[in-house]
Order: sequence, then C-alpha cells, then structure tokens
Amino acid sequence: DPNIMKSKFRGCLLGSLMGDCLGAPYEGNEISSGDKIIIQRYFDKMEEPEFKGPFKKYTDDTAMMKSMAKFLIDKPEPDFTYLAKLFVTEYFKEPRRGYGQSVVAVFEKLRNSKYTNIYQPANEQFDGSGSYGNGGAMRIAPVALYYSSDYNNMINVARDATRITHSNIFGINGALLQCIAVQQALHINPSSKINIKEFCSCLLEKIKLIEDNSDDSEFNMPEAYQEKLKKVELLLEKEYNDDLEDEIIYTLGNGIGAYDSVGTAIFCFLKAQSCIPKIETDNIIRRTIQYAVTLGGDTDTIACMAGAIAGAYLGEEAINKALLSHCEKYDEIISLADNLYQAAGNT
Ligand code: F2R
Ligand code: MG
Ligand code: MG
Ligand code: MG
Repeated sequence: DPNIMKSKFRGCLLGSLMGDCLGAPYEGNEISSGDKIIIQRYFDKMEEPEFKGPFKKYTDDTAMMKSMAKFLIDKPEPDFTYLAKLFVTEYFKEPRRGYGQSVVAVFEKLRNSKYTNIYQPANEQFDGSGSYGNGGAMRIAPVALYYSSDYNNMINVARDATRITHSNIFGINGALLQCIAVQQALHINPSSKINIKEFCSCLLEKIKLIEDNSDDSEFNMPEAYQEKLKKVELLLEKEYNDDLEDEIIYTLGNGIGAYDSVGTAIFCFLKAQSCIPKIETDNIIRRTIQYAVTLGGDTDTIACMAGAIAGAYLGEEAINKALLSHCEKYDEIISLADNLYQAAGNT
C-alpha cells in the first residue's frame, strides 16, 4: 500500500527529529530516579494542548540527517562529494548545533582541501584510527528509506556516506546496523505486533555477514555487534527490577561511541513495544523516546535513532502531534520525507 509507505517515510524522519529535539536537553546527563519523574512530567506537559513554550531545538543529528536526505533527493546517482559539501555548508552556516568535538576538524579539512579526496580527512582522525562516534549512525535513516528494496545498494551507499566523517570500523558498522534496523522496521506491517525474536535474528544474520567481511585488526573484536545484539535479546527477556537500568547502561552503553549507543537504541525500540514501569503513556513512539532519554548519556542521539526505527515501523499516524508541535522545523521534515518518497520512485 503506497499510502502506508508514504506515512512510514514521514514517521521515520519525524521520529528521528523528535528523539533529537526532546532528548537534547538531557544530553550528557546521568539520570536519577527523581529525574525520571521530571522527564515524565516534561513529556506530559508538552502533550497538553494549551501548553506553549519555545521550540525544542534540533542538533547536529538532524542537521546531518537533513543533508543525507537532500543528497538522495537531488542526485539520481549518489554523489558523495556533493554530500560532503552539504555537511560542510550546513556546519559553517550553523556551527552551534552541538556537533562532535572532533568531526569539526573533518569539515575544516574538507573545505580547505577543496574536496580533492573526500575520505582523507576522516581517515586522518585520531592518529589514523578514525572516529568511532555515532555520528554516522545518527543520520543514516534516509538511506534506509530511499534504498528500502535494494539492500546491497543501501549498504554500499550507507558505508560510503558514513566514511566521509567516520572511518573506524565501529563507526561504520554501527551506522550499517542502524540502517538495517530502520529498513527492517519499514517492512513490518504497522497494524501487527512486532515479532521481536524474528527482528533480532534477521538483524544478527545481516550484521554477521558484514562483520565477517570487515577488517577488524585494530580492536580484534570481529563479532562486536553480533555480541551486542545477543545482549540486547537477553536483556529484553529480563524481568523488571531496580537495578535493571544500570545493567542495561553498563552492558549496552549510553555513550557517544556507535558501539555504546546503536544497540541501546534498538533495545529501546523493542522494549517500548510493551509497557515499561514508570513510563506512563500509551503511545509507543513516545514510550521509545522517553525511555531512551531516561537511560541518560547521549540522549538526543539514542532517542533519535530509536525514534527513527519506531517511526519507520508505525508511521506518521502513530506520532503524537502535540509532542511533535514542540520540535523545531517539523513541517520542513515532513516535506523532506515527502520529497524523499518521490525521489525513491514513488508518486
Ligand atoms: N557532541 C555532542 N555532545 C557533546 C556536546 C553537546 C552538549 N549538549 C553540550 O551542551 O556541550 N553530540 C553530538 O556528537 C555525537 C556524534 O559525534 P560524531 O559525529 O561521531 O563526532 P566525533 O567527534 O567524530 O566523535 C565523537 C567523540 O567520540 C570520541 N571518539 C571517537 N572516535 C574516537 C577514537 N578513535 N579514539 C578516541 N576517541 C574517539 C571523541 O571524544 C569524539 O569527540 C552525538 O552524540 C551528537 O549528538
Ligand atoms: Mg546531537
Ligand atoms: Mg552516514
Ligand atoms: Mg548526541
């Protein structure tokens, strides 16, 4: 059904925006049980129709996601130099969107070298080991949408788009895992319950193929993301207890490294398919985002990635309109999703 797909494109990009905007005020924070009550009230308040407040601003996550969508919309054949230019132009237009500390050096080198080798600046990061930050993963959703029925191209484009800023295998494979998760969610019927076991085993199978073909001589953890996904599955089966959240943060991570956040986002999405103690809402996308925020750490990015997966599954109808109305430029993101939908060969 084309209408469902169109709604899923919107849902995905809006879920991503909402996670970023609503998570950003808590980025870098450790969350106490008292804070969880405050976060519950913060979301409740924004859902009240009479509540008026300044926009929640989006950050680098959305700024770069917008460039990814524009790159796919504007060029029939992927032009990665064009993408690099979009990232750089966007950064210098609005440098204060909370970009990663080191990625800024890549933007400066790209500009100064006039894009002669678009992959060299990223390769030079961290003494040649490259960034393992989650900046590749946080912006990848448009690739999953555009190439939703062309898996091999999706992977290749996702990889080459990520390598402009992230050359470390953890940064790259983390972006691929997030991309695959969004693509899988896109193909699930929004009116049926998600089969969590199947979702995980499909992800595991695909990331295994990728890791089998990756060079991981630096870390010597050739099955890193496979192990991570197995931990996601184990944690999903655990009964709630007061220490569970600490265990989740300890085991899956809540940091700015892709390895410490992509598995966590997938976990949040799957966990939020049923009720979570102390997260009071019937809306699955809100529950996903709010839960990601309560884990603390890289809240904008984990909520953004989890929100993108949830929105790709459930579509625009499942987005809480009151919450969305507090997110900066949400109407622009709706147009972007529609343009991406058209560019992907739909009408
Ligand atoms: N930058 C932030 N958050 C902190 C500041 C904002 C805060 N709200 C504030 O008010 O101050 N968030 C954004 O950055 C993350 C995405 O980062 P990205 O694009 O991956 O950037 P970068 O710089 O490449 O990597 C991030 C950091 O990871 C560490 N790191 C990465 N690779 C490393 C390596 N090989 N060796 C050692 N460290 C490595 C470094 O600390 C990098 O600076 C998102 O959270 C986004 O929201
Ligand atoms: Mg950010
Ligand atoms: Mg990318
Ligand atoms: Mg972040």
